[in-house]
Amino acid sequence: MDEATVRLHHGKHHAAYVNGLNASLEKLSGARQKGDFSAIRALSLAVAFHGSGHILHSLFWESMCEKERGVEPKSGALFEAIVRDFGSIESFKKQFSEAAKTVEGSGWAILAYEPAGGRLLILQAENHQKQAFQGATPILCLDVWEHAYYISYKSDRGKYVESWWNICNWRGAEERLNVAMKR
Ligand code: MN3
Repeated sequence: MDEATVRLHHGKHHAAYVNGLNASLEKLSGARQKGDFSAIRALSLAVAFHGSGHILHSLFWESMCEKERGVEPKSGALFEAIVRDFGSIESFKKQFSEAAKTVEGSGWAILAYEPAGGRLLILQAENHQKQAFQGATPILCLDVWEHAYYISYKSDRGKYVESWWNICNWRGAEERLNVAMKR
């Protein structure tokens, strides 16, 4: 992943979601004080959009690591859960990649721990907040908004997705899975 992309992505795009969330929460506070909820629909949408954008970007930075450390697991809690729920690491990667490549427009592929069923799920998110599985905790995510890859990969989302596996932070995902399972 090239430096210009990461600088823009973190410094402009992610920052805009943090600012957007703070501004929306402030407006909601003002609306409560005035007892004027005429903008409640727009503000509710804004909180979900910017809030989910912030959470997913924070996880996205943690979902990547140096190339040397991006080694697929061969044992451990994450490996066992992936084999149980997807059959193998390979079939997990195939489904996750397809989810990432086929998100309609801007969005995300997400690996999440779903506590009611005690299992892993691969989810697609449109924008940041649509198609959420309520209660599921994301433990690994891949941003497929064009701003995430356009400088290096132009319109080739598929190539970006396949290259991304080289810097996938499997160890971080395992740490987050262990925390999510204990909740
Ligand atoms: Mn992004």
